[in-house]
Amino acid sequence: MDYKNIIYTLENGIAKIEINRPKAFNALNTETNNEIEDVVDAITDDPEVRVLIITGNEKVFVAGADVTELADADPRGAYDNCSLAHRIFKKLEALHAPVIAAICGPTLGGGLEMALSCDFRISGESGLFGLPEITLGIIPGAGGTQRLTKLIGASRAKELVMLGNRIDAQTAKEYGLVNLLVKDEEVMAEAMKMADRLCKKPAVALKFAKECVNFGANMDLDTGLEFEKSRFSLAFNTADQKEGMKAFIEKRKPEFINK
Ligand code: DAK
Repeated sequence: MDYKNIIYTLENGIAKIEINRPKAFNALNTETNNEIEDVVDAITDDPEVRVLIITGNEKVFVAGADVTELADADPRGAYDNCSLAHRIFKKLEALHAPVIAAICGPTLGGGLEMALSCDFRISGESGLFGLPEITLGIIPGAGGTQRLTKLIGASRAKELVMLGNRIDAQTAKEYGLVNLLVKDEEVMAEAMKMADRLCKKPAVALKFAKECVNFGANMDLDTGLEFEKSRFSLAFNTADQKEGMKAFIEKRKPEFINK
């Protein structure tokens, strides 16, 4: 598939999706959503892909869904649109590889919802976060009411969801929405640094760790602990577990083979 609205690259295990609709502030239209889903489908379970970085440009991450497309939807169309958004962002969230959102500028509506489906968010000082749907007479429909609440708590989430507040990067950092706050010009370098660190981790254990945290966030403790038990024991089926523990005992750095 040729991409018109995104730029996709894969280099040294690090995949990158750059949203590229600058004239519309990177708003997510149907074509862009399809392209993102196509990449996510193509790289799912691909062992070559160790990390995915999603980014925009130096001015904007994503200004939400393309309002011009959404404006004429009827309830059936909106329902389908919502289902599509849930499907894409769940696939993104479940990707075997860690996903980093590298953010500058407005990260609104569907843009924030996409960032919330990532494992880590690195923001520049220009980062601006919000769910402005309420100002359009609707509510967030790509997971925002759920994922934001789980991440920062109901009280703070309601500031964005109900009041339509837009928060700056510093506030987003204080809320725990952003993992790392850096200067705009350092965002991509920091994302690459984090990606390099993640590439050095044993891939199978890393996948299990991600699965456990994501699964547990949506489960009661006992169910989460059962899941942890299954993945913990499965990790002992990997060469990297043998190597990691042997290296520790021999007081040397492990050489993981991601198996
Ligand atoms: N849609 C379409 N065009 C947009 C846009 C958007 N969301 N955001 C900006 N633009 C366009 C503007 O219309 C303008 O176009 P021209 O007039 O130049 O033709 C251009 O980008 C520049 O915008 P501004 O003139 O407003 O520039 P400013 O610097 O003053 O402000 C801004 C930038 C990003 C802060 C502002 O434009 C803004 O607040 N934008 C709207 C934010 C918003 O309401 N977002 C939509 C929320 S609803 C789904 C995924 C997600 C969703 C649904 C489905 N699937 C995966 C299926 C989620 C729904 C939403 O996100």
